[in-house]
Amino acid sequence: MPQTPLTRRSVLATGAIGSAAIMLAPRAGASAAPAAAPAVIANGAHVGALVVGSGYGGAVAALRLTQAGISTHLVEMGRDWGTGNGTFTATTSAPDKRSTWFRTRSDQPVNHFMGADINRDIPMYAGVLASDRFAAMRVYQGRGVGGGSLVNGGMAVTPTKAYFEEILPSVNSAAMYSTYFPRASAALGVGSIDPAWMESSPWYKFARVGRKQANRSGFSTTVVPNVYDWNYMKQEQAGTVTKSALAGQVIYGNDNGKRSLDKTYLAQAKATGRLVVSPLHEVTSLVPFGSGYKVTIRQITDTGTVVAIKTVTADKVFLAAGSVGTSKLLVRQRALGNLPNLAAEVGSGWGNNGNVMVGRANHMWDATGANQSTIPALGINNWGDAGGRSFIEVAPIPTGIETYIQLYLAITANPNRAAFTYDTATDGVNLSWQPSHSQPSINAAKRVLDKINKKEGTIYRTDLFGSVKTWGDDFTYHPLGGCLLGTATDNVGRLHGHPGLYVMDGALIPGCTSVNPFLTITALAERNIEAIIGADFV
Ligand code: FAE
Repeated sequence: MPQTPLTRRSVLATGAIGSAAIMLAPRAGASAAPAAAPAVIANGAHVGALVVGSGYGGAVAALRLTQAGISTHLVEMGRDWGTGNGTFTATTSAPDKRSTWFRTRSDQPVNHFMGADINRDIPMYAGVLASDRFAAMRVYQGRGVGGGSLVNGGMAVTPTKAYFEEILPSVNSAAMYSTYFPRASAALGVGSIDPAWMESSPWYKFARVGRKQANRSGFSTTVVPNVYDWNYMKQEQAGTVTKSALAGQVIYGNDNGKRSLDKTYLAQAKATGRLVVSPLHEVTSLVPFGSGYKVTIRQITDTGTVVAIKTVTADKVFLAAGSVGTSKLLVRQRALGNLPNLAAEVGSGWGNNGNVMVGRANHMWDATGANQSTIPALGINNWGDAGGRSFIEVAPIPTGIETYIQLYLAITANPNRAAFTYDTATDGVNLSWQPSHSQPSINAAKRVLDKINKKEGTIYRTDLFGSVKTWGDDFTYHPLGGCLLGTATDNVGRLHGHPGLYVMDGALIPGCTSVNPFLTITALAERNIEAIIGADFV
């Protein structure tokens, strides 16, 4: 199979990377694009740059490496949903096999209604939403080419500079806010809802009611930018295009409207002709080999049959399997003796972005609407409250019927952190998060929502997260940490002890971003890959 190795010529092409202009186009002298890119990575292949995982960190790495003239292979354990194999048929109220990563029953975040379990039996399949179950925490993640961008709500929020400096003091924040956050926003296609339309659309009644109640209790709300194409959504409302956000699609994928990574970063990377993407390929082990790494990859079908175990060698490996995927892989490899020099800090510093979810039962005069867009547009900002900081997304509950439920996803400043550890008995990796670790998040969210309940004369719903359970405190959408920047890695994501091995994803970020995290993950990846290409490919 033809590969374009990391030749001296292509290497030289990256030598002076460092200016934004250079990042945007192949440099003079970059290696020519291969005539015909191979379909997927071959057993026995030697590749220059291997990217593991196709979420935000992986997509940034793939684009900037290929633009710098470096032939790049990207392996992703989930399906490629964009090759015409099918569309995202599942909705939040009707999960089918495409909804869930290899389970016999769906595993919905809001899993009960009126006390009844609303999950459904489904065939085992490489569905788009995975729930990784640890002892006291299940972690939702996207699976497929595009990673979390396939399943997320598209909220693209920049943290305050002060908070960014609090969590990542070793990073030059001036450069982040002048260069890398704007670069990430532009490449992701971040935009904002038309305020006039939001005021009139029946699909955003839930947001307006949530805002009214927050304001009446003295809390301010903020409009949240998003990567969803708001003009497309207007047309959905007008009935002139196929509905997606207005048809209950989000956590199991959007067929239309959402600018997921397969339409932005990854599409651009593919357009260079230097990217080979291998879906349904999972990296299972990694050992030093010569001056690079020998990588074992398991290829499966979308029903889970293993069709190949491949071994490839790579000069440089960019780990972008997500906070959980990257941490699990590294902790296991270290325990097995495959990557013996990894820092002791690998596996620690994990947090859930302080996530907790909860619903309030509105009175009948505060209906939230039978029609609800799946894309959130407002957040309640109580981050200034030193007694319990929170940023609370006014979330939709798009069931197609009036439920009077006001749903919230709170991001809170929870100081608790957990660690991943290898379990010899199961050959698996555990996460030390305890049920009690979520209590500070509940306390912070209550500082806002108790006050709203008191003012409105309302109560919490107790039937959404169990038969009698108020708080969705045992799952997260926002895993962060496990291989922290500056401790497990150097200040740009190079893993200590193993040259040529990098972390590119949410594993670098210490547990909480104060807002929805993907914009921060993307901007940090932009910063790091620029430095790595500039210094390590000479
Ligand atoms: P991620 O996007 O998870 O990508 C990792 C990729 O690696 C995945 O595609 C995996 O399948 C793949 N992978 C894992 N292990 C392997 C392996 N061994 N071999 C090959 N491939 C592998 O990582 N964030 C926001 O900012 N705004 C939102 O509105 C928002 N809503 C969300 C809603 C839901 C339901 C969920 C689940 C998440 C949401 N998030 C949101 C979180 C966001 O999607 C997440 O922080 C990022 O996707 C993390 O990016 P990473 O690059 O770290």
